[in-house]
Amino acid sequence: SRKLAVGALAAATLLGAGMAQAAPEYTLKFGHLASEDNVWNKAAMKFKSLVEKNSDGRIAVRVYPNEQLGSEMEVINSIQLGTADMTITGESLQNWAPLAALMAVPYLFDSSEQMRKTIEGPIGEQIKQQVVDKTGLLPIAWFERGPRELTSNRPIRKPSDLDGLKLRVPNVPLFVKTWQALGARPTPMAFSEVFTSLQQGTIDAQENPLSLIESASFDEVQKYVNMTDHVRSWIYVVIGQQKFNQLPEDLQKVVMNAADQMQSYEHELFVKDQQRLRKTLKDHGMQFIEVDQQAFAEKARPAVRKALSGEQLKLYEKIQQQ
Ligand code: CS2
Repeated sequence: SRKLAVGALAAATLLGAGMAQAAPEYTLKFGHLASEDNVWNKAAMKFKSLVEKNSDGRIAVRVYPNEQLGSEMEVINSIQLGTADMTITGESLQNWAPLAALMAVPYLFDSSEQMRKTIEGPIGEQIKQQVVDKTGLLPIAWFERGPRELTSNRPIRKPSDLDGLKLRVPNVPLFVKTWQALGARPTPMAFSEVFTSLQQGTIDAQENPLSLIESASFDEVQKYVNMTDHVRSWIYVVIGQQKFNQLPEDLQKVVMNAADQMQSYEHELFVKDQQRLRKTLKDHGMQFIEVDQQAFAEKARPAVRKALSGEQLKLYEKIQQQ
């Protein structure tokens, strides 16, 4: 009878475990371009654990870092086609929603506070609404980003040092126009192609916040971090609007609540990360170059004004007056 009891206990345990692992009713495929130990991925994993716990396993979140689901533009297209569900994206959305350009305008925001006021005020709402209307992607959280810095293999201290520098930029027309005006030769390229292109010398430089410079190990192929601080920006975590609408209301609340907690969690990590990154990259051999930021800003601003139009320009001027 002892054998019977043990057998029954084992069966009950298996059944119990089986019940808890009921197949999820919904799966969210969340792809992004940062590495596994980057703050963005830690935030995505936090979102995953909150959603799976608070939905009692009714939603499964699958996180794919390092562009495993494709480049930023490919994942945006996949979400629009319904073969992916979430990603982390920002100013590249201007290819569909022009106002998304305002998320990352060279030399516009001087401080985090000024930027937060825009994001959480009427202008931020207007940008978000156009993103939803024009891309079918619903922003559910936003992350502040460190300033974008120019990396290179020769020091760049003022615009004339650029002298036709072959520079990769993301698929952001505003960046292309600005860097052309500054005297570089910008080329749009997916983030995951940058390392090899730098290694092979098809490009000389790239520009990104310190966090993504670390994420892609650009310290291995770039000597200098030229502190241009040329873009202070934010980025959205987005979910396909159609997918979100398929969720019953209680699960929509679970997703939005998890997104809020992810946003606060990511901001705490971001602040700590910013204090660490400069030393980490220096320890990896990168040299930090102080730059005549005023000279860059004075040359960039006319190019920005020329590149923006209509509502973009109106909101750009409104932000400047804030
Ligand atoms: C990244 C992206 O590819 C890159 O350089 O920094 O996040 C880029 O900022 C995208 O344009 C965001 O939409």
